Amino acid sequence: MGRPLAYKIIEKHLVSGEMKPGSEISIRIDYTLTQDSTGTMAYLQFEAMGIPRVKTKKSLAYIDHNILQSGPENADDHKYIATVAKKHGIYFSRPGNGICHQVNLERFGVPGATLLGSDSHTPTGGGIGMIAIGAGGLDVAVAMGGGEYYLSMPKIVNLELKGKLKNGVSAKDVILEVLRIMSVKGGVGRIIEYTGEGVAALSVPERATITNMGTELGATTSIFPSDEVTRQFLAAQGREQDYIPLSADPDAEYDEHIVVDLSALEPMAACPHMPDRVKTLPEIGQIKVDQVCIGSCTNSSYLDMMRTAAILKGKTVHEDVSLVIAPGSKQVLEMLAENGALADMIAAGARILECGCGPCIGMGQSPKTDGVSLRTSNRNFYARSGTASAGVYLVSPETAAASAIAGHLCGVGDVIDDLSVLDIEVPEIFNVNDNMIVEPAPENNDVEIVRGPNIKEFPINTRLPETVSGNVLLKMEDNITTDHIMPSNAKLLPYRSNVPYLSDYCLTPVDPEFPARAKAQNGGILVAGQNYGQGSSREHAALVPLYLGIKAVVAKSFARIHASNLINSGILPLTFKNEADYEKLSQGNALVIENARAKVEGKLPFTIKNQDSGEEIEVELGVSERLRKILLAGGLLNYTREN
Ligand code: MIC
Ligand code: SF4
Repeated sequence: MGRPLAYKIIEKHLVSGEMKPGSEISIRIDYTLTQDSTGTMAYLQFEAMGIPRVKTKKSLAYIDHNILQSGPENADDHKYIATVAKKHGIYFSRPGNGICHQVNLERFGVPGATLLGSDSHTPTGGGIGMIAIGAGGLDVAVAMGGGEYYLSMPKIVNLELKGKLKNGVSAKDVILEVLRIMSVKGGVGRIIEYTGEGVAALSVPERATITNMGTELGATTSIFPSDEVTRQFLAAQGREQDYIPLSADPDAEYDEHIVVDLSALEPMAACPHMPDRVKTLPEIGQIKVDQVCIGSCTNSSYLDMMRTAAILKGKTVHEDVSLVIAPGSKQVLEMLAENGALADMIAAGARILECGCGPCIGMGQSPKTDGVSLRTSNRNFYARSGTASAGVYLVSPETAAASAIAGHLCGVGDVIDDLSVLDIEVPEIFNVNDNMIVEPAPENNDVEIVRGPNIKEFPINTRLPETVSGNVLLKMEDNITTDHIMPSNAKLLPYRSNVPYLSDYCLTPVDPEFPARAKAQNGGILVAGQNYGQGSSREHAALVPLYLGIKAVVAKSFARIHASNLINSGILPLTFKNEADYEKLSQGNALVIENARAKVEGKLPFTIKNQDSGEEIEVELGVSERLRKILLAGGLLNYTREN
């Protein structure tokens, strides 16, 4: 039986387990990456493990999220990461060098290798044929220390691409179409593997746009083959030696199969506040636009920027629109500066931001009250832009640039006649200059790690007690995101290494009174609907609830990375055996789990007693033996110490 490409790469890296969908496997990790907003925590945890030097082929620490520096906190964190990296053998990408996923694709991605990153969009690396997975910082710390990464073996979905995109329709529209078909839950427990005749016409950055947003499907990762297009990209980056051809066997068998005809696609947008609320532009209509942001790890490559510049050239941004552009990397920005495209953007009235995440994570550029913002990023979750009343639409750079000129949502054809200006190819040679990557010090160095006052201790759980009890502190709907659980914006991101400070903001987009209630009651239990914790890999969405005394989350279902983060923090992720029982719990109910240890060990049926109604509710803990042991120990750090 022929094998999918993802299967072959996982098999090559398999350490333990059986590669049957749903069973727990562990794989060897070749490369890791962190960024600054999850990195401080990951390195504090790495330090707590007491391993002197990383054991991966290469580990990278990027600074790209918290670069607004409106107080000393961010700069303190940067210094901590720079010094901890230097000491322990990690390459450090300085602020200004670009967004982790874009720089990683350009300079470090290797087909056929595994990459674990403390950022949910790590699957961007699938565009160059890697198995690239997002995880919590603690899992990445373990991988840096040479430990394998555990995951549940995903199903492999074949996404077959037919035909060729029309001009003005872009890679972003491809993934929006996949989101329309599969929804934000459709990828859970799956790897999306792209094949078909349509693949060859997509450049590596375009493929990376598609694999980047596989995260919004809830997928474990997404992957493209490594082919002649990959070879040319690597050669243009001066890294042809990293190329190997890789593809699925011609008779590969997949668990599921979806076909998308590229030639039939039209420009689309994901409407507020979910990446799968996808409609075509005519379906949405010519809504007036207040802001346009072009950039983020999804669409900030050289090609994206050159197409944007081609549309803007000789035009003026509409007087009612603020257009901001953040090129994804120093390489991209430098090339735009050299070839004049940057001048075309500036002349048109674009506001140029430094290479980083910027508006995507609410680090500045929040839209006006009730504003409409078109963005080329990957998430339009409620309040993520920093303006809760604003509506964010996710679009391609082409649609974004055209709409910025028109002042309303429209396709490129509405503002330029000659669409051939968009025929831009990946350059034969990129500007290669890694001078913003700082090499680590040699082994046995005496580098001093600098810790600013903003770096506070992180909470560690205690062993699971015999009885777990608490009130339902909050009952939530489906699709609660990590931006609800632990909001991130310009005011809060500086405190990613300060859990006590963050705790006053936990779940406030759902209920502003939640932190005070949790503190007054010394913690309790959360109840949620489907897909709880979708979105970011931030383990703050587990560490902060841990700090607030949350002992369990009872949900209809969980998003993958968040469920692992809860387990790593020793918080029980329980699912209703019968979804209808969700109705039997209300905020304020007193819950108790007697014999919790025996239940976690699987020795007793898992039930929770609602002391207000007297009813026993059946729940499930659908996790492996190893994860049960981690929960019994009170989280991964305790478990690692015990073992
Ligand atoms: C995001 O896009 O939400 C982030 C910010 O990149 C997060 C990481 C974080 O919360 O720091 C992610 O996607 O993992
Ligand atoms: Fe940064 Fe946004 Fe990408 Fe997250 S999704 S890594 S915040 S650009």
